[in-house]
Amino acid sequence: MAVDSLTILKLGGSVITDKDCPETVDDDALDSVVAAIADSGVATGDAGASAGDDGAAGLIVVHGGGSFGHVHAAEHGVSTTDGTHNPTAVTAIHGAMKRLNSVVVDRLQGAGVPAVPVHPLSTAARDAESELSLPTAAVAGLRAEGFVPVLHGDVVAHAGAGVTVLSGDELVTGLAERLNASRVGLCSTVPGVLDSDGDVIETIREFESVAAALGDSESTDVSGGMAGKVQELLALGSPAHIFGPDAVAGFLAGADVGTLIDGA
Ligand code: IP8
Repeated sequence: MAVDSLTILKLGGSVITDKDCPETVDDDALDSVVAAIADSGVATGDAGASAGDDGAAGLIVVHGGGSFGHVHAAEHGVSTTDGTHNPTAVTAIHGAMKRLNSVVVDRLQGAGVPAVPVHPLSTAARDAESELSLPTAAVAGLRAEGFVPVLHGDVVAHAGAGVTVLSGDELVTGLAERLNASRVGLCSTVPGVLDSDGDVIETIREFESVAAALGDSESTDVSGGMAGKVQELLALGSPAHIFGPDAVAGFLAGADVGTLIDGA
């Protein structure tokens, strides 16, 4: 399989942290998704069609903020649109995300996944029109050398606004477009996008038909909750899945899990 057989998996911050308890990792949940990633063989080239046989890792992991980044972002009034020029706010938000990232990377390494950290604050930026510049040389280079890059939602320079939040969802779509990912998955706390009866919606092709069912995120989340995720993935223009933690193994094995989002 060629180097461009790439899966991008986002671990939702609500999945891997206790969202109601500041800077607390949900150890059981994180260990369970880490085990699913390690067992899949996608990261290390043992998964047949899902991984590269040229030594390239077949996986990029992105994780969200949960009770790490979002708590500090809310405290400093920083969102994807409201910025700050306060350096202490920048290090508070970014520092929390680095702490979570280092836990995720350590757990993945402990399970045998060749995970390495990549911090968006050092590479990405938005212009005055909020257009994202996202250089991919580091991520692509690490992946080509067999490493699994692990990125995270972060704060990034934003022309005229100081820094604003860059969500993990935007990173996923940005990387998927630039690196031609073949599979994109967002692991959330729920088994898919739910309709107003609480049932998983199998397929979403445009936002309006599901807007009413998607309400706001219940806990502190400066980047839009489920509605934001669906909109990001519809904008991607290629198929993606939203699913719950129990479906990570199935997704990495190539199964159709949760909700298929296809805005193409
Ligand atoms: O949880 C946001 O990432 P997300 C990260 O993917 C910060 O929206 C810094 C709040």
